[in-house]
Amino acid sequence: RPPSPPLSKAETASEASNDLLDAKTAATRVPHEDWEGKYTFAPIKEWQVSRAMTRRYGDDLYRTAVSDVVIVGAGSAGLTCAWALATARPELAITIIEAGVAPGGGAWLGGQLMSAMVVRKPAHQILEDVGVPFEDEGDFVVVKHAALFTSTVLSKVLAFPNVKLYNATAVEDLITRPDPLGGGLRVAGVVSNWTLVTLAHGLQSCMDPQTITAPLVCSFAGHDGPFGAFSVKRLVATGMVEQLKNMRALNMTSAEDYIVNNTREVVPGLITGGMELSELDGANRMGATFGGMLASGVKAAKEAIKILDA
Ligand code: AHZ
Repeated sequence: RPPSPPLSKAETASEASNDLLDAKTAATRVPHEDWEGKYTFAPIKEWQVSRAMTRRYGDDLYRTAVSDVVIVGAGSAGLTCAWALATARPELAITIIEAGVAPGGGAWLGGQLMSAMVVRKPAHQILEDVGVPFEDEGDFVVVKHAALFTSTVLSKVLAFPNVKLYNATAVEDLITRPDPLGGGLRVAGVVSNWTLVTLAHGLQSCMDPQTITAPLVCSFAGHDGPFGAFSVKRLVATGMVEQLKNMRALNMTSAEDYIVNNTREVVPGLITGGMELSELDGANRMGATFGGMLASGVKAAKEAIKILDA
């Protein structure tokens, strides 16, 4: 990284006035345990805050422009995939792109906006591995709040040094290349933009995106919605897939098994799982039972490792 540029005139003045303030406040600084209404923060300059953020964000953009795996969508399936992949392969550079400000997709609540999250066995083993407590009800388990699952898996994912999450960032397109093996096309990365920009393309022209190159993209963009099923829709638009079969009605008995067993590389370079897969394959939805999403994420991670190791 190049050395920081010298301070501007304005910064030097601000430093001086802050130093004066520092000297004054230092006298009143007290240890945490003795705090009685005299809480005093360590000094900071406005530009230090700006630079602390921009330098890291810039470094991250520079580094992740070439990633090993890009995960699209940080819902229950995408986050579980990131956790499983980063746990198994700490050397991989894994970049997660999430359109929303808050990662987690639909997994902040269980169903009909209620708190509890139902996970059918045997996917409760994934909860055990991640470290999410649950109540055992026989064939299924219940996490007392879906947010407990999402916040726990998210905290683990974010702590991996090899994982970068860009939230408020949307995948706007896929990168494709001729596939040297098959003769058709393969996915070779994603095209991204800040979500607010993506939402405003109709208002301004030429707000061009940027790219992340990766040999493998794992897409968990969820079922159809404002952003949902993004990658599989794009596969149709690019002619890599003929048509979407569209998500079918709810069948809790069969839907989860189908999603897990069919989580796969749907075209070269793109693995799809979670509810996005139901739009591609015409599979049933399962409603508010999440074991299929967790196991689909783990299955995708296993498929990714096989492909990257081949
Ligand atoms: O914001 C989306 C959400 O957080 C994100 N996303 C979608 N398109 C994107 C794009 N770029 C970046 N173009 C994008 N991010 O993807 C996430 C999808 O999360 P989700 O919770 O909607 O999907 P999931 O497959 O992980 O979990 C589905 C949970 C469901 S839906 C359902 C039913 O309807 O029956 N049942 C279950 C368990």
